[in-house]
Amino acid sequence: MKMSSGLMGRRLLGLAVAGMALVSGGAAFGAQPKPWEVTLQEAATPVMENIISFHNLLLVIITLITLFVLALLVIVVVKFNAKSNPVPSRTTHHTLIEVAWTLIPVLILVGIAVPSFRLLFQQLDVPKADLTVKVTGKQWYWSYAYPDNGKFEFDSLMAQDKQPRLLGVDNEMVVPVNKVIRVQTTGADVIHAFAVPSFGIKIDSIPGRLNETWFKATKTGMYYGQCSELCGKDHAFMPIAVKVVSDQEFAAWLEAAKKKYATNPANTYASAGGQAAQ
Ligand SMILES: [Cu+2]
Repeated sequence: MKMSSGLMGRRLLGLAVAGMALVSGGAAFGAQPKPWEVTLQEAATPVMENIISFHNLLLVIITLITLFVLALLVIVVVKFNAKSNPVPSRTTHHTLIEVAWTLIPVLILVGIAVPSFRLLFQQLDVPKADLTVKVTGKQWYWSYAYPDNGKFEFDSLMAQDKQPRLLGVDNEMVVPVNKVIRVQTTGADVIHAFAVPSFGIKIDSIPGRLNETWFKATKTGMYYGQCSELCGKDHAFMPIAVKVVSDQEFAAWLEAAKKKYATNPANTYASAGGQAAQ
């Protein structure tokens, strides 16, 4: 059996990467939806960790309020029905209770607002970025450009033969671990949305506009997301796959990617059979 040198090279590289993964201490972390999952995906960034804690805090508060209201209802039904309470009280005002049921909800809402705003600011305030990736949503795939690193751009399409089903892509977005990645996103045709649940990011990709968000993945591995704005017939088939790697692996990938995508015309949309560049 004769392999082409390119295929051979790729096989060897695959073997080397698998070997490195084994040496560096086993399975890399990754996040994707699981069957029957009801919770949020595991966090891979500080922002997502805070989203999960905030979610858990709200869950406790809402559970306590629901149980309290349920208890009040049960008391009313049991103690104050027509049979057990034939002569109703004619009281219509109780100042203390009225002040309490106004003030306590206000205090609860203020208590929720404080961590909520803290989280919003953390999400919206982009720290000094180590790397910028420009993400363009197209019908129906994503393009990733690395403007600080040779300005190359490549397309990322869903791969039929790859696992996980409907999430695997041909060319993943690759970023280094523990680095602040600034994501700038736009739409080439209609509105798409770039969302990766385990990073805690979801941002609209709007034609004629550049939206910005950030993430800092703290664990290496593969992370999956999906376009999250209805964008046409293949909206469900333009997954997002982000590969978080070590600095050395990222540098090696950059060198290879610069060569691999060097022949990509600047307007990849036109080359992919879409409309001509304007
Ligand atoms: Cu889309």
